[in-house]
Amino acid sequence: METPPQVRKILEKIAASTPEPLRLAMRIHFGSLPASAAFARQDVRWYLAALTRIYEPEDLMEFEEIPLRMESAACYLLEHDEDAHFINAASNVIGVADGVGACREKGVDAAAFSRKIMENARAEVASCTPGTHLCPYGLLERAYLRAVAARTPAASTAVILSLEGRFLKWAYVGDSGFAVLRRGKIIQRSQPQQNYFNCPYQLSSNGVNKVSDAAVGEIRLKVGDVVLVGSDGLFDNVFDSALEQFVQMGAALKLSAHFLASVIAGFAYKKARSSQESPFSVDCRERTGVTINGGKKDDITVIVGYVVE
Ligand SMILES: [Mn+2]
Repeated sequence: METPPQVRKILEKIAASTPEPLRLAMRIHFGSLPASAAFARQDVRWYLAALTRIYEPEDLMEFEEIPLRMESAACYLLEHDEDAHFINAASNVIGVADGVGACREKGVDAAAFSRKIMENARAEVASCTPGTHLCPYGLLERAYLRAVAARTPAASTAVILSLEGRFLKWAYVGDSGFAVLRRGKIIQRSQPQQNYFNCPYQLSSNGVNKVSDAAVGEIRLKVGDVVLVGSDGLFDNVFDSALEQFVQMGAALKLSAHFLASVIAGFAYKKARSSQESPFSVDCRERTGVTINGGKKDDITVIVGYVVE
């Protein structure tokens, strides 16, 4: 499939505005790299490692009574356009859903369920006064039940997170997920739920998986933490180690949430089309014994949330 014009436009923008060190270190390029780049790469890695050390945030004095919030932004690079997401900045709620592609082959609109549950959750959050207690599990359950009541076709994985006071709470079904990073290292991460390889737990009007299958939890956050949320188009193509590098470099180069999300999404897009090993190919080998090359061409949703006071 040819790159859709709107995706190409975003990729060009990312390529044009990515700082040179970041581009070289992470091999972010959508054409060919100059011959000198391979030699420069190691130097750039050292340079960035040094930068990252310099900018390593000190433990800030934290005032317990001041609630935290997230400065969040998303980048969406579509392939089938079956992912859906929302961000409510006032209530610090983020949601990502991913329509299950198998429905497409049956002639069903595979984006129907993902869009409906995100639409329902977004509407409920928007109708609440900011500061209202919004439990991600309850939100997901009500969004799901309303989608079922409306006889919505297709199926979807989903993740919803909310930051309340100092606690990030989550609920997810399937392999839409998240990672929490502190000082550039992942300290919490969702674990993809799968029925079998490449078949995630999924919500639908008449399927086997239910909202009660959702993984739920919470973690206490600190100022400076970074929350990454995404569909499997992100997590199946980008290893955790690369996510950590991006977040470290994002902090060192003081990238905005939107720009960091864009750079990571652009990287995932490229990985999906490379022949290099990916989390997807590793998972395939481990679960089925079959060796496949490269990543997974898929819709890519990336949301970056900077935790601030
Ligand atoms: Mn997907």
